[in-house]
Order: sequence, then C-alpha cells, then structure tokens
Amino acid sequence: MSSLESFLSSFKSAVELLRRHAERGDQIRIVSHSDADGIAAGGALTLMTLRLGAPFKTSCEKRFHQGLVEELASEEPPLIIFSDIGSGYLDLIEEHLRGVDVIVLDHHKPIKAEAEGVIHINPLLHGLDGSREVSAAGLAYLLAEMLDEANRDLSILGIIGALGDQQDKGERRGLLGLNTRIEASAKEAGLLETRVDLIFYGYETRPLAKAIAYTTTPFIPGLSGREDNCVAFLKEVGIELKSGGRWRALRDLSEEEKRRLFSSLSKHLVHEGCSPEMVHELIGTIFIMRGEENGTPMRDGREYASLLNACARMERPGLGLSICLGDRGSAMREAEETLDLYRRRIAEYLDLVKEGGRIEELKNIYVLRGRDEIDDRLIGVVASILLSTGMLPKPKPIIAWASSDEGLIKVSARATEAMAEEGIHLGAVMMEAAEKFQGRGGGHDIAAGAYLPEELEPGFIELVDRLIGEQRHGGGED
Ligand SMILES: [Mn+2]
Repeated sequence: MSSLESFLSSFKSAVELLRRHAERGDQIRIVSHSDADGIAAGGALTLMTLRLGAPFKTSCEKRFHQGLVEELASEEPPLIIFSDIGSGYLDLIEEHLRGVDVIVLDHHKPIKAEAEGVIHINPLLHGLDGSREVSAAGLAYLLAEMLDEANRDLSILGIIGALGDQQDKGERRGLLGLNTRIEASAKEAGLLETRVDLIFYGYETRPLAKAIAYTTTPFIPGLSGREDNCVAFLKEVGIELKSGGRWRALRDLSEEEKRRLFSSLSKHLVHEGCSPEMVHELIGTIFIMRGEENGTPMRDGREYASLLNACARMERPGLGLSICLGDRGSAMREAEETLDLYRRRIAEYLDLVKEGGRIEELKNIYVLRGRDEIDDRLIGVVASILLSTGMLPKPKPIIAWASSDEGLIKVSARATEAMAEEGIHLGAVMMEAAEKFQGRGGGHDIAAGAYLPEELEPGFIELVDRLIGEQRHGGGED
C-alpha cells in the first residue's frame, strides 16, 4: 500500500464510528483549534454532523491543556472529535477521557501513534508532509467526503484551512500534495477558480486602493491597513483609480499598468526597509470562491482565511465559525469589522515600531518591548511581520513582549528557517529561560512563546540572549 492509500484508509473506522453514533442520536462534541485552519475545520465538521442529523456542540480552543480535557470529561459526551489539536496530547486524552469515543484529526507532530479508545488520523503517521500538504480543515473535508459524497461543497473549507496555515508553498504560491486533490474537488463542484496574477485581495471587483490596503499576507508596511496611503501611492504611480465613473479593480489594469505597479511596489518595499525579494510574494495563485458574492471577503480565499484568523486573534472564533456555517448576515458584518480593526491595529503598531527606540539589538537577538502599547494578542503577529519583511537588518531572532494580565508579560519569539538550520530552537530557549524566572514557555523551533512576571524581564532577556548564542555556536552540547 502506498503511503497515500494507507493514510486514506485510516479514515474508514472514523466513518463507521460516526455513523454508529449518529444512528443512536448521540451528541457529537467537536473541539477545534482557534486559528484560521482550526475554525475552517470546525465549520466543516459541524456541517457534516448537521447533515447527518446528529445533535452537536462545537467549540474552538486556543490551546490544549488539562483543564480542557477535565471539562470535556464532565460533559460526558459519547463521541468527541478533536481537530487541528490533539496529536500532541494523546496522553491527556487517554488519561482523562477513558470510556469516551475519540477521533483526533490533526497534522501537528504526534507524541505517539496510538492511544486507547482513540482513532488517530494524522498524515505524519503515514509519511506525508502534514505542514505543507494538508491542513486540519483538509482532513475534516476528507472525512466528510468519505461519509457522504454530497459533502463535496465542504472542499472550499479545506482550501481555506490550507491558506490559513500558509500551505501555499507550491509553484507560484499554489497548493501541494493532498491539497491539490481537494482543490480539484472544489473545481469539479464549480466552487473554485484559480488564476495567477497580483494576489491583492479582491482581484475582480474591489477598488484598487482598497484591494492593496486590505491585503495582509504578505503585510506591506505603509500600505496594508492604510487605504489613504494606497490612494496616494497609486496616484504617484500614475494609475487611474476610476474609469467611466466606476472604480477600477486589478483585473481592469493593462499589462503595462501591472508592470508599473509591480516595479513601484518593489521600490516602496525597499524604501520601507523591507527586502526587495518580498515583491515576488505579491504574484501568485489567486483562489476565487465562485459560490461567494463579489466584493465580500469570502470571495478571495486568502482574504477568507485572514478573516478567520482575525476572528481567532481577536478572541471571537465563534464569529468565524458562523461564517463557515454560512451566516452572511450579522456575523459577517461583525467579522468584517473585526478584520478591519485587526488590520488597522497592526498598521499602527508597525508605525510605532518604526518611530524607533522600541527595538534593541543585543549580541544574539533583537528585543521589541511593546509594554502596554501593543496588544499582547497581536505582539506575535507584529514580531512575525518584522522578521518576514526583512525590516531587521541582521539575521537574528526577535524576542517581542507586551504586558498581559496579572503583572505578567507575554513573550513571542520568532526566527527564520535558516536560523533553525543553524541550531536555533526558540521553543527550548523559552522553556528553559521562563522556568528560571517564575514563568512558563515553549513552542516550535522558529515560533515560541512564554509568560513571566514583568519585573523579571531584564534577567530573562539576558538569559535568552546567552542561550541563543550558545545554540548558534554549537555550545558543545546537544
Ligand atoms: Mn492547522
């Protein structure tokens, strides 16, 4: 059996288990992750369950922890489906949810392959690339499709999840592996169209300045979240905003105008202190959701994903979930406001950072002190943008922090893939350093975080700087 076949057959027992519970009229408890992919996955699973005629309850959680499984155990559900979360916590599931049927649909690193009472579906267990080839929403879609072919429309959510997890790492920012199968299903269902062009959100009908201002992946300093700046920028480039009394959209531009726009964007990026290569990220595959109305944020796949991401970041995952379930009324309006606020906040924070004095360069790291001027829920996004746009001149990780509740600070650490190859593991650093200063930390090699008391920040930063220096230079130990 090929790894793909063995992976796909791992869904079979989950399909049977779901049918059994639905026939009995059992409530299905869906627990997903609170990020764009997790919300899309939660939406797909909820619609699947609804169509089965089974009662359900869905929630999106920021993180997996003991309190969560204890709470779930007290609900005594007959079946729980975890999605985008769970593979790393099979031990907690086994310990606290004995007697409950559990399905885990995840693409994160598992702590082990099997657990008692758990159907564990994870592409990594079959040698597939879980971080680039399929998202949790993709897994949810595959399950739904195996349950009933009529669920093919949910393929759209699989695409949104993949874009939310930045799995558009194929040629021209297209999808890879299993994701391309999901893409094919969505196209067959007549719900998706792709083309290669400038990827600003709202290719077909959104007025040019808005299209540029609304784009957050990649985040363009000075333009993203700044419609007024975009208007001035386009005027300077000499591109007409209107023709025949109608606002022009990207698709209305001539090839010559697109080239002019592209080269001016290159210059703008350099002027803003970004790396000039970043401009290439602005051309790629556009995912047009044909079932969505023109002019709405759901029409463009990347914008749909950023809408869900903003809902999660602003602690309104329920809004995002409602949109995945088809609400195009009040939930959509509130979500749009949330996205708007999110974009403007990040733009303001980047301006604040650019003013100077807030980033300090130490021997091995950059430190951004957001204090109470940057929202602790957004400090990680700001750190990621600073690193990915090349606004930090030297190849060093950034350690950013903002004040949180109860006298604690929230620390977000970010590094590049190249730094990880040199031996940097921020998760290990955060764990070790936070522990020494009455805090807790952990995470991945290139993205990690910690919480600790604010007054202990100086010692913590000093230790982080030293630990990263040791990692980079081998340190003589593993
Ligand atoms: Mn995911």
